Order: sequence, then structure tokens, then C-alpha cells
Amino acid sequence: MSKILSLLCLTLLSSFASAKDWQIQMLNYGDAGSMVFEPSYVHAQVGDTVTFVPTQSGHNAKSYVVPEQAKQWTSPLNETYTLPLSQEGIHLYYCPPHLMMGMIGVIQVGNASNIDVIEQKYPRLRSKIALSSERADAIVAQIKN
Ligand SMILES: [Cu+2]
Repeated sequence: MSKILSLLCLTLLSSFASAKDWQIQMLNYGDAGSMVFEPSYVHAQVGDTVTFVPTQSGHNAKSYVVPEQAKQWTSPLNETYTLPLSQEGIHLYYCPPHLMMGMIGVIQVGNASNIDVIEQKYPRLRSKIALSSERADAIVAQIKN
């Protein structure tokens, strides 16, 4: 019994130790051009967090699609915001002031369990992008099934 318990503790400890905080910078200009999240695609695991960092001002992040059971979220403008990733699936999000310029991002948590919802809803988000829509497509195309 105590053996099982200590094994359980070890498993718990190692899962805490491997939880990662992914920092996503909000930038006026990054490696992929102007008005970008960097990195724009993150493949995280359940238990990780992402932190949006307002490296340059005028940005925030707002969810468009979230995993099943997860809540929609919005980060405050020009503020650091940490999002816990407690559900498996894909978050598709954008920067409201710069959606037109293709400022979107994807956080994949574990498996792409809600890919069908992404495929169904992404065209509507894309229709609001006037610039860099190919760059946006490339971000979404990184989702791993
Ligand atoms: Cu922005």
C-alpha cells in the first residue's frame, strides 16, 4: 500500500516538475512580420500554462475557439496574462485590435481533439483578415492530428 502511495507521489511530483509555462510575446514586429504573436503556434500539454507578454503595447489576446469544456478567455490590453491549460484540444485566438492584419495564434494542448470545430470556424475568422492571411493559414496548418 505504502509502495503504491509513494509511486503515486512520485508520478505527481514528476508531472508537476514537467509542467511548462510557454511565453508568447505580443509584438508590433517579429520574425514573421508585423503584428504577431511569437511563437504563434505552441504545442503544450495538459497542466502547462501560457503567458501572454505585452513586449510591445497595443495588443491583447482573445479566444475564438477553445477546447471542449474550456471557457472562452480574453487577456486585458497591454497586460501580462497567464492562461492555465487544463483541457485537451486547440485554442484558436486573435488580437482584437489587429485581427485585420492577421494577428492570430494557436495553442494546441495535447491531441487536436476539437479539430472539426477549428475547421468549421476558422473560415469565418479568416474572412476578417485583410493582410497576411496566408501567414494565418500557415499558423493553423501547424496543428498536429
Ligand atoms: Cu495586436
